[in-house]
Amino acid sequence: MSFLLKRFKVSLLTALLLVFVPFSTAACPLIDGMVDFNCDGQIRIGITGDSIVKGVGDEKGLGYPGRLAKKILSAAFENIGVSGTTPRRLRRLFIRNLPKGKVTTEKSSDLDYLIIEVGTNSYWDEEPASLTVRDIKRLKKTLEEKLEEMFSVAPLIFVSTLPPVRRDYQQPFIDQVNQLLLKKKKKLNVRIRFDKLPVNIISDDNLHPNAKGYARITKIVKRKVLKLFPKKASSLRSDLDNDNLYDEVEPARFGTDPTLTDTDGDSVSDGDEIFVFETDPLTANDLLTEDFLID
Ligand SMILES: [Ca+2]
Ligand SMILES: [Ca+2]
Ligand SMILES: [Ca+2]
Ligand SMILES: [Ca+2]
Repeated sequence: MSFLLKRFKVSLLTALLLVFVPFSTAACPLIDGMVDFNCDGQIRIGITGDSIVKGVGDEKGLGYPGRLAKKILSAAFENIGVSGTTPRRLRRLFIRNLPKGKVTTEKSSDLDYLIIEVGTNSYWDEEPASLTVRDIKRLKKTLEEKLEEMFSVAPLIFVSTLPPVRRDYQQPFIDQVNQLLLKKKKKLNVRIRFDKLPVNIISDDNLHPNAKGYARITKIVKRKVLKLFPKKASSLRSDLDNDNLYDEVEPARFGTDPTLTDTDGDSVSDGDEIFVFETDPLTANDLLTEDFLID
């Protein structure tokens, strides 16, 4: 009797776990616990912005994208930093060069995640902080649209607040930008905070982080990539037909039906055709069916 009760408890627990743990229904294979947002079998994270992304002043010459690549081996990190740029100039550069693969390399454009960290240089344009934030919003929107157009699935984009500088004349502007960014936190997906970094991580040029600063920034982003990114990404993905392919990527990337487990009706699920047997999920009666399924 107590044995039965124990078994009942265990299965109840399992049922509860199934209901409350979203990861149990995750589709498209996870890669080291990371959500493959565009479901192409790899994790690619782009970081775009100005010279701080580029890594100016980093004695190791890596910048934080390069440092992250050494810490999270199962993801590729693409440094898309452009020294001296502003959100407006960066947006124009993407519009002009993305189709030619010039801002990013071709392979780096098929991103699962993209971080935007830009705005510090807008101070020199002598415009109100609200225009800088408006330009960041436009940049994010453009990247979402263009990358979706080019690669079928848009990356999940995060915006960061700006790190402090050690310049009395420029810091008030940065504070204003950060305040406005945080006000639009939800809309802009401002989930990475650099505004709370201490000033002792700034190098002698009073602008760029020193090695310690780049290490601190790396640590902040690493935590987000491993914890926040999977949480946020899985909340945006579902798999209604349970074939291990997200609804959001089925028609766009594979041409399969998000409401049919087995689009071509050859009794092998869409997900198994793509990730296990590497067959065409849109062509029934291919080699697989003949060899393995028909006796
Ligand atoms: Ca991917
Ligand atoms: Ca599916
Ligand atoms: Ca399907
Ligand atoms: Ca099939």
